[in-house]
Amino acid sequence: MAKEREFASDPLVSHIYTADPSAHVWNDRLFIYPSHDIETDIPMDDSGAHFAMRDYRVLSMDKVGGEVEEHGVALDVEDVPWAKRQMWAPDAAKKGDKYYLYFPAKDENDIFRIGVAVSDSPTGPFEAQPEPIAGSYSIDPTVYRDDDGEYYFYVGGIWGGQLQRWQTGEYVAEDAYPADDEPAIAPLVARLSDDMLSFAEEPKEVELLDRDGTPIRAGDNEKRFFEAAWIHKYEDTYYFSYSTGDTHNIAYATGDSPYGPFTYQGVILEPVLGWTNHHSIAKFNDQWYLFYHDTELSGGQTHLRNVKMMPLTHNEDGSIQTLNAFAD
Ligand code: FUB
Repeated sequence: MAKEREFASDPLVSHIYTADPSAHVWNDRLFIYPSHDIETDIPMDDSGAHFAMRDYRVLSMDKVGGEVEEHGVALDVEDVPWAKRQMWAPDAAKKGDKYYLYFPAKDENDIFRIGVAVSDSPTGPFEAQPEPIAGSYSIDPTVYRDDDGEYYFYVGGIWGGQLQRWQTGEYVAEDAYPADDEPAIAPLVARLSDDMLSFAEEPKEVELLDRDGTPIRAGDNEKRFFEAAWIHKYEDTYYFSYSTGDTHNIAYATGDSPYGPFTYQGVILEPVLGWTNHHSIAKFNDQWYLFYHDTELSGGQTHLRNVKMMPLTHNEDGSIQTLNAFAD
């Protein structure tokens, strides 16, 4: 009989399925903005139709290992005028006394757009803007506040995330990927406007380079960007981390500016139980943590995930120690 594998950490909550954890520390409390996975009869396909999520729930805790609170529905698809289905991986930002929830969802034409919803509380409820962010598309938004107070928005995901359908600048309802020896499809970055509701500039491609300074190629599935962008800063260096998708790693690349370019450095998290791998990185009470998900609770059902966290270490040379979600 096959040996059951041991996991390195436990699900943070087990009464609902959660995934794609975006973690932030505000007012000494840790807040996690996950996707809320649900059971569905929708058959599994390459577009990810079985990821049929319909609302967001925020988690929070005041200490690691303490009680994890789940704060109820923070935003429901029914309350977003333009959104029809598939509320995928969100992120949140705080500016002044306001909290902003950034989220992807499919519109009435089945095109992923990015919405923003605002609240006076980090746990919501959030009120959605009537339209998606002008000029936004694809999935997995994340917002990074730099030390100078500017906010940068990153976005993108290929395959089900549709980024490959925007390579002409317009949406084309057919997948178009570069040849294996061409640069891989890049995620996008744009500075946010002062009100946090729109782009302050035209989104630009984030350049991801191999160690020899050449762009990571589309055929380099071990290293090329797939989805799940996240950014953190450690000692003056910007770390851009992401999922490699069909090779199931969380990889990272470093640079000197929030715009990049970023140079590939290695793997932060090896494949977990389940197809998707999606993470965030945050410092809480002087310790860095990796937030991630696997499918322990559902016994491996890829669209029914649970969020977890574990300590993350930057080595003296700035590299990150590779983590594994299994204990054995
Ligand atoms: O949760 C739905 C999608 O699965 C996310 O947007 C991707 O990053 C992957 O985790």
